[in-house]
Amino acid sequence: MRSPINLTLPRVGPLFVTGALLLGAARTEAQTASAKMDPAWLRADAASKTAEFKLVGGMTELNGGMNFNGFSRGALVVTVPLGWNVVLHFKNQDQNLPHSVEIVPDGDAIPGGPVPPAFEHAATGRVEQGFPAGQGADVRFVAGKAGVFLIFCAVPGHGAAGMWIRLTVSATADKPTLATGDPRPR
Ligand SMILES: [Cu+2]
Repeated sequence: MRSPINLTLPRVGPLFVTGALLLGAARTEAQTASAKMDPAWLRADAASKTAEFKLVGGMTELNGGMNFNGFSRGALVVTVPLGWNVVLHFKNQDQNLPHSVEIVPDGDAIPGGPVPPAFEHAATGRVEQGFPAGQGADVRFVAGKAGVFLIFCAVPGHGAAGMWIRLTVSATADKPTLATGDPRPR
């Protein structure tokens, strides 16, 4: 005697696969949509040579909340001219995880936790324990050397898990800019 399950499996199987593929596509689309850059995050004042950036920890669900403004692994790039003042208005919006901010040098290995910042004062404080949801701090520093840096969460494990975006200090740029880029592969 044949079980009815055997009869229905060939029909249910393909349907299930199709459904899973559709779900997967929807999820990918949602992640793309949530990682939308808003030019208003960056404000520049040429007279005082100051770039102000609204930096949000855990803005979306991307990467388990370990993202800045919905981006991880360098997929958002803030560029400022060499010698400008930088103000990062950091706030943690993640209901589950604490986050902090440090500017660190770029390198092959992402630090596993707090390291000395690349510029004096370029860290939020509470770098190891992070700030809970709804809290944050302003980070003010002078972008005094050209190069590629990371805007990095120093809560242990977060940066290595992908919670970093890029800061480029450019000797040739005449104004701050914001752009998206390809995330670094895992
Ligand atoms: Cu974090």
